Amino acid sequence: MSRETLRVFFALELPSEARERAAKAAQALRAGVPRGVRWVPPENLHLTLKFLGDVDAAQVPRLIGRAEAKLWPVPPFEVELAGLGALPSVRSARVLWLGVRKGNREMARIARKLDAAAASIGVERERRPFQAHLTLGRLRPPARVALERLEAPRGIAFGVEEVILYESRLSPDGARYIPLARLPLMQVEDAEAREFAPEI
Ligand code: 2AM
Repeated sequence: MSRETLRVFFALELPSEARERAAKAAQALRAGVPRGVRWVPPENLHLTLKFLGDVDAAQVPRLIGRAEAKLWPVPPFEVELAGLGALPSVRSARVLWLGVRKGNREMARIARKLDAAAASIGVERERRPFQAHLTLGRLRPPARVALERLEAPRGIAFGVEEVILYESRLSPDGARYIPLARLPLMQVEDAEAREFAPEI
């Protein structure tokens, strides 16, 4: 009997204004990078915190519970996107990204917690250091990108109040990301108020 699996990852969603501005920044790059870049469609722009890959669908509720417990009580925070980069290098770029100027430390902290939650359902732990980035496009084969000639966007800022578990459905038309759970970030006082609120 084959088990149902879901391809999942945790990420931050961009509010629509930030998403539009990031998409515009990507548009502005087109003139300066080689053709053949597969640009992330605006609706798919997100900030990945932890990619799990295929997990047993029956484990997903447990994963959500563990992640919620680990995230308690991480408070909401601010993210500011700024700067351009390429991975693994500008000489041979596979990924073009927008950097995270503010909110890096919080994202790395959350990524560690989600990594631990994922490990608790048997997902291999991340060995590479976390590097917050917003993927704008992917290059195949890798190519040189003259980032120094491109104008880096600045000041795309927004507040983060939840972490989202997404399912990634792959198809020949590209990936579709479906939110499976929204995990709220909470101020300690709010978390305590919720914890001790009488049931009515
Ligand atoms: P990145 O583009 O921000 O680097 C959903 O597929 C997200 O999970 C992608 O945006 C990608 O993040 C991240 N991811 C990390 N490892 C991955 C892998 N091995 N395969 C696909 N996506 C991966």
